[in-house]
Amino acid sequence: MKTSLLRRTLLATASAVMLMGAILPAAQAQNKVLLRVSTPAVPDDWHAKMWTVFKDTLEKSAPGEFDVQINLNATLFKQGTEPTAMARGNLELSSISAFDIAKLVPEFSIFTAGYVIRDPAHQQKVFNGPIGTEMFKTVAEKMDVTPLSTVYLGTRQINLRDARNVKVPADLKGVKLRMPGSKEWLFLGEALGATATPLAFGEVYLGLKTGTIDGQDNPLPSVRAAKFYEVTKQIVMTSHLVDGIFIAISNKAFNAMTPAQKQKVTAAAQAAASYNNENRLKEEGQLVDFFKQQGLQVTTPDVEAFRKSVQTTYQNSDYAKVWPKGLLERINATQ
Ligand code: KDO
Repeated sequence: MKTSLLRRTLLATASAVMLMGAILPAAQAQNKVLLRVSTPAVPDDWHAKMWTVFKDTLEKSAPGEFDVQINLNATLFKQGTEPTAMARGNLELSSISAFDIAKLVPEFSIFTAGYVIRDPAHQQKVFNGPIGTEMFKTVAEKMDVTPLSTVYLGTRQINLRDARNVKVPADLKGVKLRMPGSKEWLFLGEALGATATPLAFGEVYLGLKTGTIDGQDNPLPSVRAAKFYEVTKQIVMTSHLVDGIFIAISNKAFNAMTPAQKQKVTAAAQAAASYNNENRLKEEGQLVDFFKQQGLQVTTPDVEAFRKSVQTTYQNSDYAKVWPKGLLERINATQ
């Protein structure tokens, strides 16, 4: 009797311990602050890899406090739907574009206009200075997401399926140029002289391969990472947009954090951006040779003609009407 009672007690204790072992990690994970990330970036691109830097930095500064879940290739949310998902509390983090922001903060369209930001250094100065502070405050108020750092996506170039002689915008007449699917993006494509065609990033490779589009525009590192060079023959170095994306967090998630957590998350977002910016800049400088080796023609158009035409198109558009008075001058004066 005694032995059997002891045996039963031991067995019961053992199964209780085993059960605890199974439950505990789940319970620990539940106590962690969940940070879901969604991005259309492909794994081999710097702005995808930067999220691992974000996660690792946070794991070092706050061990065991956060559960960072990274979803690439737009598998969690479709490109462009991330800000709504964040505002609703269905997503904590993403990298959002000026085009995403301009939908809800119309004055932000100044940063969707071609040839406004001069170069990557200018971009960092503008967004890390008083202009960035003011604009990001409005973004946080109107969009319910808080930008944490400015990521250099690269300088956008035109990438064509078939080579053609492109010197001025008129040479792009009738070219079906893929742009991401929003009116702000399509306006940029039209301002370049092309026929802008909306398509999600994930569908561009096939579109180029099958010929449903004649070309696309993206920074060189993304042309490499998404392998667009395999299905195109030319890159026209228009350098029409020094493009930026912003690591942003949902206000719901951010406001629930302690000041120390907020500081650590912000520092991790800045470390991620720095990692991207350094690597992307370095690679961008080396890629022309790579594409030439791959058999592509890399040509230089009359960039001044593109600049003049694109700037005039924006200045005469409804977009410019909502740009705060003096903002363009302040951006231009930022050194
Ligand atoms: C694109 O769809 O062309 C674009 O470059 C737009 C950016 O704002 C960003 O969404 C980017 O794609 C993705 O992160 C994929 O690189």
